[in-house]
Amino acid sequence: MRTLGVLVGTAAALVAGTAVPGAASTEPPKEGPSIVYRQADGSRIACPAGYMCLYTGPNFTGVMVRWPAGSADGDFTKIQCPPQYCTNGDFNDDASSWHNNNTGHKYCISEHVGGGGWDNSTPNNTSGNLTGRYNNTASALSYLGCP
Ligand SMILES: [Ca+2]
Repeated sequence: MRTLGVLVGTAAALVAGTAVPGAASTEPPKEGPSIVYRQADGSRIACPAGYMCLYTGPNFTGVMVRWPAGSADGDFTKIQCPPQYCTNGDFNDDASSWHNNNTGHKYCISEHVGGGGWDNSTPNNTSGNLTGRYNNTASALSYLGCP
């Protein structure tokens, strides 16, 4: 399959990182998120093994933001995303699907920056669409499960 997506930037440039309650760790900081832009034909974007991936579109389409296993992200407003792909030029409140691909962690997607609001548990090796009130409202991610 021909991949037309473009990898852009790395962690430090995209995200400052805010602590998520319950995500405290003594481990050194992991690599942060990176953005893969949409496929030119709008087809799904593969989430690599060992990554937690969120997508702006349903069924793993749109723009993918991916985090290596074991990284958390408490503030999606700090993830820059071009306005043609994301509202307000950031990834906040833009996620519509997820894929937790062999990270070994139960991730928790949260409604609010810093966690809280609704919390949606996404166990290892699960994927699906964020629908209803979960759609386009995610603002934070942690890898230690939901509180
Ligand atoms: Ca939100």
